[in-house]
Amino acid sequence: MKVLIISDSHGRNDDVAQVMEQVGAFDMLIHLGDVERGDEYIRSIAKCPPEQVHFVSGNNDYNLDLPYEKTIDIEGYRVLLTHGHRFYVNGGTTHLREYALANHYDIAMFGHTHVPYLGKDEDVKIVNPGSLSYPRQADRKQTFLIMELDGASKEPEFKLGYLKSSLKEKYGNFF
Ligand SMILES: [Mn+2]
Repeated sequence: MKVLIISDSHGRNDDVAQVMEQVGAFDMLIHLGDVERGDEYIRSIAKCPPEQVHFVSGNNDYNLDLPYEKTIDIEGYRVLLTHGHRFYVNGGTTHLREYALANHYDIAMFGHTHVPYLGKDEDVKIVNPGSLSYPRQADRKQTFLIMELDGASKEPEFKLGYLKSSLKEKYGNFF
């Protein structure tokens, strides 16, 4: 099973369409908030069943009807989806980690910081795909995550991906 995890596209649905084109087939799409517009459009272009597309609300998603948090099952793993601003993630993952542990999550996914993160904790896996459109880490590359589970292996594998952005090459960075 292959899961495409993105966040903080902030209305740049051209980037969302592009990442889907780039990664090819996937079984599930997760958007961790700050979608801003076009959630139905994103759902319609995702190459997976509509019920396999999950969104949570970011601090800029007041125009969209999305939940703040979502709990999903991915091949037996209990997964928390949250934008993360309510856990003060700009100051670190301490609060999110405590919440995830207290509520027996195996994996917690968050966004908001626009910086990719792959936690090393063994008791709960915490990940952030970074921002698909407005990256803030030093290399300023537009990032996403691919989660892969082969059914046989014990642990899911997370790989950081970089958007091949022809638009940014053409028009420069706007951030
Ligand atoms: Mn945000």
